[in-house]
Amino acid sequence: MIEIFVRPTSATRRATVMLEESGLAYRAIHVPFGSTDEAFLATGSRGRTPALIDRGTPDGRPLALTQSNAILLYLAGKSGKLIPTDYRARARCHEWMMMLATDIYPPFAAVYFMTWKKPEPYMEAAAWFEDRTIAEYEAFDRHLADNEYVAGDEFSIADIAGYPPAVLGLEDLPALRRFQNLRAWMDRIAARPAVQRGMAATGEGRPAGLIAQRS
Ligand SMILES: N[C@@H](CCC(=O)N[C@@H](CS)C(=O)NCC(=O)O)C(=O)O
Repeated sequence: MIEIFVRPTSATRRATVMLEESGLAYRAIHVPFGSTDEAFLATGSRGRTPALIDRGTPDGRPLALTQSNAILLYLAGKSGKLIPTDYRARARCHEWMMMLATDIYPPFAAVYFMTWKKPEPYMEAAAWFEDRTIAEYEAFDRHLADNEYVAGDEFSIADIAGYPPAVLGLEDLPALRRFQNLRAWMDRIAARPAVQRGMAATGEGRPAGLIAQRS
């Protein structure tokens, strides 16, 4: 059984969507911001989510793991699902996961912190990061013009890496709404029942404790 510590954020939703899509057994435990839950902090999470503990490892020793993209790769390896077997598609899957993690997410996070958390003195820098975010999403949109899913024909962990931040991106940056391929891809992902369950398994408005389970 996998225990996963969650809160309603896009990094966390990568992990819960993956757990639902892969069909692995799990329990999701909601840890609100500022939680001092000992098991949660013992994962090395530094108070951040997602963080998981896998108690069903091959050597029988629990494995704690943080970082949403590492969790995606770990669960793909454990379940044997959602990672292409064809070498080209697998390389493409890794390539776009890294693009989403390193090129798209950091400028978007900078806009978030500069405009919503610390307004005024940072607005000029925020505008630069906003343009950068839009340019990166434009490249992603062009890629999706020729690809049904991020790695090609097959839904994979690269789609799961991209989808929750894109939901937030479209809410917060209206300029992204003009990207039609991005929107069509998001509609395809949003229609998947496991994605819907995973997006909802993170504790929006819920007290601390167990909030979702698949046995
Ligand atoms: N790079 C990490 C980011 C984890 C992260 O920063 N999570 C945020 C929510 S998206 C969090 O828990 N923040 C709380 C904090 O920084 O105290 C990942 O992909 O898992």
